Amino acid sequence: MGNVRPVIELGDRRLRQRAQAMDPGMDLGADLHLQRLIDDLLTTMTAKNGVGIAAPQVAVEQQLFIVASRPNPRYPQAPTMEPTAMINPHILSHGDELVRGWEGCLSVPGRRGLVPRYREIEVTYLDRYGQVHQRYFQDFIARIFQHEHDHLQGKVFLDRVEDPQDVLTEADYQQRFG
Ligand code: K3U
Ligand code: ZN
Repeated sequence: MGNVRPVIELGDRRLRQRAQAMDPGMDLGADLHLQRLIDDLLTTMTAKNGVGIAAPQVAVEQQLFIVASRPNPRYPQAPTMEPTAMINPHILSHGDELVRGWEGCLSVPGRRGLVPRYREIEVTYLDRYGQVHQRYFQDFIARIFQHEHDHLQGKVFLDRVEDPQDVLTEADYQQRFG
């Protein structure tokens, strides 16, 4: 459907820029440039076995990301969620509870980190056709949303790791948990 785009990595300054909001007054469904970008993000995420990807990771500074979810070895209880494009996403509110969990990132290859995230969030976003959604997410999906939302602020998961010892190589991570 779409094309695989190159994913920029840690050290590239474009990963550290704040993304621009999209104009909600535009007919997003008719914006072929946007529709092509979303298709390319979906294809890139799938090709790289990710459960999310944000536009800044392909060097596009727009407030857009994809969230998907499936059960996996670290989060066996994770629900299945079809890949969903989210435009101008915001966290409206969150619960008090922070949960530490292991994350990876297509822009930080070969590293895993233990990151605290809110367990429950209430969010709003526009879908690829400009429809407004308000949804509640918890656990793994809430984690992915917060990870992707950080990319729109120029942050990566390493910025949120509390103890440097909680950053592992992929090999160490597999030895401990694989
Ligand atoms: O860590 C990864 C993973 C893949 C499948 C199941 C569980 C974990 C691959 S990295 C990944 O999918 C990032 C994608 C990124 F970097 F482009 F945003 C999303 C993510 C993974 C794990 C926790 C939070 C977010
Ligand atoms: Zn990431």
